[in-house]
Amino acid sequence: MTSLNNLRKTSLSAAIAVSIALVGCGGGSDDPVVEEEVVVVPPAPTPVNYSYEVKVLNLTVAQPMSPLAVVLHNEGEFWKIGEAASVALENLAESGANTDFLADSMALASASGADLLMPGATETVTVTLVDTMPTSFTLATMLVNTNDAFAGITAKDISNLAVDESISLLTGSYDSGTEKNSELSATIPGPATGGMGEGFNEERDDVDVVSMHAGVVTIDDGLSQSVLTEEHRFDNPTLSITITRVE
Ligand SMILES: [Ca+2]
Ligand SMILES: [Ca+2]
Repeated sequence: MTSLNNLRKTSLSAAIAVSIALVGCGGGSDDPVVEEEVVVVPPAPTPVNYSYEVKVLNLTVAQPMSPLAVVLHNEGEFWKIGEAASVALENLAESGANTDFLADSMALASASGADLLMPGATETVTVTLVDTMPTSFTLATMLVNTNDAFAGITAKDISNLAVDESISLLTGSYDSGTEKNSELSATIPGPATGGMGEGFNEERDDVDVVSMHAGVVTIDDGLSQSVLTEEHRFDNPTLSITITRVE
Protein backbone atom coordinates (compact mmCIF):
# COMPACT_ATOMS: atom_id res chain seq x y z
CA MET A 1 0.00 0.00 0.00
CA THR A 2 2.77 2.31 0.88
CA SER A 3 4.31 2.07 -2.56
CA LEU A 4 0.89 2.51 -4.14
CA ASN A 5 0.32 5.65 -2.08
CA ASN A 6 3.73 6.91 -3.09
CA LEU A 7 2.88 6.27 -6.74
CA ARG A 8 -0.39 8.20 -6.37
CA LYS A 9 1.48 11.08 -4.69
CA THR A 10 4.04 11.04 -7.47
CA SER A 11 1.31 11.10 -10.12
CA LEU A 12 -0.44 13.91 -8.28
CA SER A 13 2.81 15.85 -8.11
CA ALA A 14 3.31 15.38 -11.84
CA ALA A 15 -0.23 16.55 -12.52
CA ILE A 16 0.37 19.68 -10.43
CA ALA A 17 3.65 20.26 -12.24
CA VAL A 18 1.83 20.09 -15.60
CA SER A 19 -0.73 22.59 -14.36
CA ILE A 20 1.99 24.97 -13.26
CA ALA A 21 3.74 24.62 -16.59
CA LEU A 22 0.55 25.43 -18.40
CA VAL A 23 -0.65 28.20 -16.17
CA GLY A 24 2.56 29.79 -15.05
CA CYS A 25 4.75 29.07 -18.03
CA GLY A 26 7.16 27.44 -15.60
CA GLY A 27 9.81 26.20 -17.95
CA GLY A 28 12.09 24.86 -15.25
CA SER A 29 14.29 22.13 -16.53
CA ASP A 30 12.63 19.56 -14.30
CA ASP A 31 9.14 20.36 -15.52
CA PRO A 32 7.61 18.01 -18.02
CA VAL A 33 7.56 19.41 -21.52
CA VAL A 34 4.02 20.32 -22.37
CA GLU A 35 3.47 21.86 -25.74
CA GLU A 36 0.12 23.14 -26.59
CA GLU A 37 -0.50 24.49 -30.07
CA VAL A 38 -2.54 27.62 -29.84
CA VAL A 39 -4.36 28.50 -33.05
CA VAL A 40 -5.30 32.14 -33.10
CA VAL A 41 -8.21 32.81 -35.42
CA PRO A 42 -8.27 36.49 -36.33
CA PRO A 43 -11.72 38.04 -36.52
CA ALA A 44 -13.00 38.31 -40.09
CA PRO A 45 -12.46 41.85 -41.37
CA THR A 46 -15.64 43.82 -41.63
CA PRO A 47 -16.43 44.44 -45.31
CA VAL A 48 -16.19 48.11 -46.26
CA ASN A 49 -18.97 49.31 -48.53
CA TYR A 50 -18.49 52.18 -50.95
CA SER A 51 -22.08 52.98 -51.74
CA TYR A 52 -23.52 55.68 -53.98
CA GLU A 53 -27.06 56.91 -54.52
CA VAL A 54 -27.49 58.15 -58.06
CA LYS A 55 -30.49 60.41 -58.59
CA VAL A 56 -31.41 61.06 -62.21
CA LEU A 57 -34.01 63.46 -63.60
CA ASN A 58 -35.09 63.20 -67.23
CA LEU A 59 -35.12 66.79 -68.49
CA THR A 60 -36.62 66.18 -71.93
CA VAL A 61 -40.09 66.87 -73.24
CA ALA A 62 -40.78 63.57 -74.94
CA GLN A 63 -37.72 61.34 -74.80
CA PRO A 64 -38.16 58.45 -72.37
CA MET A 65 -34.78 57.12 -71.25
CA SER A 66 -34.02 53.40 -71.37
CA PRO A 67 -33.23 51.71 -68.01
CA LEU A 68 -30.22 53.53 -66.59
CA ALA A 69 -26.87 51.75 -66.73
CA VAL A 70 -24.73 52.76 -63.74
CA VAL A 71 -21.17 51.51 -63.38
CA LEU A 72 -18.35 51.97 -60.85
CA HIS A 73 -14.87 51.35 -62.20
CA ASN A 74 -11.22 52.18 -61.70
CA GLU A 75 -9.96 52.38 -65.23
CA GLY A 76 -10.98 53.17 -68.77
CA GLU A 77 -13.77 55.08 -70.45
CA PHE A 78 -16.93 53.54 -71.84
CA TRP A 79 -16.84 55.79 -74.92
CA LYS A 80 -14.64 58.46 -76.44
CA ILE A 81 -15.60 61.26 -78.80
CA GLY A 82 -14.13 60.46 -82.21
CA GLU A 83 -13.71 56.74 -81.55
CA ALA A 84 -15.95 53.83 -82.51
CA ALA A 85 -18.55 52.70 -79.99
CA SER A 86 -18.22 49.29 -78.38
CA VAL A 87 -20.83 46.73 -79.42
CA ALA A 88 -22.28 46.95 -75.91
CA LEU A 89 -22.71 50.71 -76.31
CA GLU A 90 -24.13 50.26 -79.82
CA ASN A 91 -26.68 47.87 -78.37
CA LEU A 92 -27.60 50.28 -75.57
CA ALA A 93 -27.83 53.27 -77.92
CA GLU A 94 -29.89 51.51 -80.58
CA SER A 95 -32.20 49.33 -78.48
CA GLY A 96 -31.90 50.50 -74.86
CA ALA A 97 -30.69 47.08 -73.69
CA ASN A 98 -28.04 47.57 -71.01
CA THR A 99 -27.09 44.01 -70.04
CA ASP A 100 -23.85 43.84 -72.00
CA PHE A 101 -22.87 47.38 -71.03
CA LEU A 102 -23.26 46.59 -67.33
CA ALA A 103 -21.23 43.39 -67.75
CA ASP A 104 -18.23 45.16 -69.30
CA SER A 105 -14.89 43.88 -68.01
CA MET A 106 -14.04 47.36 -66.66
CA ALA A 107 -17.08 47.34 -64.38
CA LEU A 108 -16.32 46.62 -60.72
CA ALA A 109 -19.93 47.12 -59.67
CA SER A 110 -23.00 48.03 -61.66
CA ALA A 111 -26.71 48.63 -61.31
CA SER A 112 -29.65 49.07 -63.65
CA GLY A 113 -32.62 51.36 -63.46
CA ALA A 114 -35.92 49.60 -62.92
CA ASP A 115 -37.64 50.64 -66.12
CA LEU A 116 -37.96 53.46 -68.63
CA LEU A 117 -37.32 56.84 -67.04
CA MET A 118 -40.09 59.01 -68.41
CA PRO A 119 -39.77 62.73 -69.24
CA GLY A 120 -39.92 64.77 -66.05
CA ALA A 121 -39.51 61.70 -63.87
CA THR A 122 -36.78 61.05 -61.30
CA GLU A 123 -35.24 57.72 -60.33
CA THR A 124 -32.64 56.90 -57.71
CA VAL A 125 -30.35 53.93 -58.29
CA THR A 126 -27.97 52.67 -55.61
CA VAL A 127 -24.70 51.03 -56.55
CA THR A 128 -22.22 49.54 -54.08
CA LEU A 129 -18.66 48.30 -54.36
CA VAL A 130 -17.24 46.23 -51.49
CA ASP A 131 -13.69 46.66 -50.15
CA THR A 132 -12.40 48.74 -53.07
CA MET A 133 -12.89 52.45 -53.42
CA PRO A 134 -13.95 53.25 -56.98
CA THR A 135 -12.34 56.20 -58.73
CA SER A 136 -14.68 56.47 -61.71
CA PHE A 137 -18.38 56.67 -62.41
CA THR A 138 -20.22 56.00 -65.65
CA LEU A 139 -23.90 56.30 -66.51
CA ALA A 140 -25.56 55.72 -69.88
CA THR A 141 -29.12 55.59 -71.17
CA MET A 142 -30.76 55.68 -74.58
CA LEU A 143 -33.12 58.41 -75.73
CA VAL A 144 -35.57 55.84 -77.00
CA ASN A 145 -37.32 58.08 -79.57
CA THR A 146 -34.14 58.27 -81.62
CA ASN A 147 -32.07 56.04 -83.84
CA ASP A 148 -28.98 55.81 -81.64
CA ALA A 149 -28.80 58.75 -79.25
CA PHE A 150 -27.71 58.21 -75.67
CA ALA A 151 -27.11 60.44 -72.69
CA GLY A 152 -24.79 60.11 -69.73
CA ILE A 153 -21.24 60.57 -68.59
CA THR A 154 -18.24 58.29 -68.50
CA ALA A 155 -15.21 58.12 -66.20
CA LYS A 156 -16.42 60.91 -63.95
CA ASP A 157 -13.83 61.20 -61.15
CA ILE A 158 -15.46 60.35 -57.81
CA SER A 159 -12.29 59.46 -55.94
CA ASN A 160 -12.49 62.52 -53.66
CA LEU A 161 -16.13 62.08 -52.77
CA ALA A 162 -16.48 61.67 -48.98
CA VAL A 163 -19.47 60.12 -47.25
CA ASP A 164 -22.53 62.41 -47.45
CA GLU A 165 -20.92 64.51 -50.19
CA SER A 166 -22.57 64.92 -53.59
CA ILE A 167 -21.66 65.80 -57.14
CA SER A 168 -24.36 67.29 -59.36
CA LEU A 169 -24.08 67.68 -63.10
CA LEU A 170 -26.05 68.08 -66.30
CA THR A 171 -25.35 65.95 -69.34
CA GLY A 172 -25.97 66.39 -73.01
CA SER A 173 -26.54 63.66 -75.54
CA TYR A 174 -24.30 61.66 -77.82
CA ASP A 175 -24.74 59.97 -81.16
CA SER A 176 -23.22 56.50 -80.98
CA GLY A 177 -22.45 56.80 -84.69
CA THR A 178 -23.65 53.26 -85.34
CA GLU A 179 -27.03 53.94 -86.99
CA LYS A 180 -27.98 56.58 -89.51
CA ASN A 181 -30.31 59.22 -88.07
CA SER A 182 -33.10 58.45 -90.53
CA GLU A 183 -35.89 59.13 -88.03
CA LEU A 184 -37.86 56.50 -89.96
CA SER A 185 -40.60 54.75 -88.05
CA ALA A 186 -39.07 51.37 -88.79
CA THR A 187 -35.81 52.32 -87.06
CA ILE A 188 -36.93 53.93 -83.80
CA PRO A 189 -37.90 51.59 -80.94
CA GLY A 190 -39.56 54.12 -78.60
CA PRO A 191 -43.21 55.07 -78.06
CA ALA A 192 -43.07 57.51 -81.01
CA THR A 193 -43.52 54.40 -83.13
CA GLY A 194 -45.56 52.45 -80.63
CA GLY A 195 -42.40 50.49 -79.93
CA MET A 196 -42.59 48.93 -83.39
CA GLY A 197 -39.29 50.24 -84.75
CA GLU A 198 -36.16 48.14 -84.83
CA GLY A 199 -33.72 48.18 -81.92
CA PHE A 200 -30.20 46.85 -82.28
CA ASN A 201 -28.75 45.58 -85.51
CA GLU A 202 -25.13 44.65 -86.21
CA GLU A 203 -24.82 46.94 -89.20
CA ARG A 204 -23.06 50.27 -88.77
CA ASP A 205 -24.41 52.58 -91.46
CA ASP A 206 -23.50 55.85 -89.74
CA VAL A 207 -20.09 57.51 -89.30
CA ASP A 208 -18.94 54.85 -86.78
CA VAL A 209 -17.50 57.30 -84.30
CA VAL A 210 -19.15 58.70 -81.19
CA SER A 211 -19.95 62.44 -81.24
CA MET A 212 -22.12 64.88 -79.40
CA HIS A 213 -25.57 64.55 -80.92
CA ALA A 214 -26.60 67.21 -83.41
CA GLY A 215 -30.25 66.73 -82.46
CA VAL A 216 -33.21 65.46 -84.39
CA VAL A 217 -34.67 67.26 -87.44
CA THR A 218 -38.31 66.09 -87.12
CA ILE A 219 -41.21 66.38 -89.53
CA ASP A 220 -41.95 69.83 -88.13
CA ASP A 221 -38.68 71.06 -89.55
CA GLY A 222 -39.32 69.54 -92.92
CA LEU A 223 -37.94 66.00 -92.76
CA SER A 224 -41.00 64.42 -94.35
CA GLN A 225 -39.94 60.85 -93.59
CA SER A 226 -39.49 61.59 -89.89
CA VAL A 227 -41.78 59.93 -87.36
CA LEU A 228 -40.63 62.53 -84.82
CA THR A 229 -42.15 65.93 -84.04
CA GLU A 230 -40.81 69.06 -82.42
CA GLU A 231 -41.51 67.65 -78.95
CA HIS A 232 -38.85 65.00 -79.51
CA ARG A 233 -36.07 67.55 -79.81
CA PHE A 234 -33.38 67.60 -77.14
CA ASP A 235 -31.23 70.59 -77.85
CA ASN A 236 -30.67 71.27 -74.14
CA PRO A 237 -29.12 69.06 -71.45
CA THR A 238 -31.12 65.86 -71.18
CA LEU A 239 -30.23 64.51 -67.73
CA SER A 240 -29.68 66.01 -64.32
CA ILE A 241 -27.55 63.63 -62.24
CA THR A 242 -26.69 63.84 -58.55
CA ILE A 243 -24.22 61.31 -57.17
CA THR A 244 -24.21 61.07 -53.37
CA ARG A 245 -21.82 58.81 -51.49
CA VAL A 246 -23.85 57.28 -48.67
CA GLU A 247 -21.32 54.76 -47.28
CA1 LIG B 1 -26.57 58.04 -85.46
CA1 LIG C 1 -26.16 49.07 -85.58
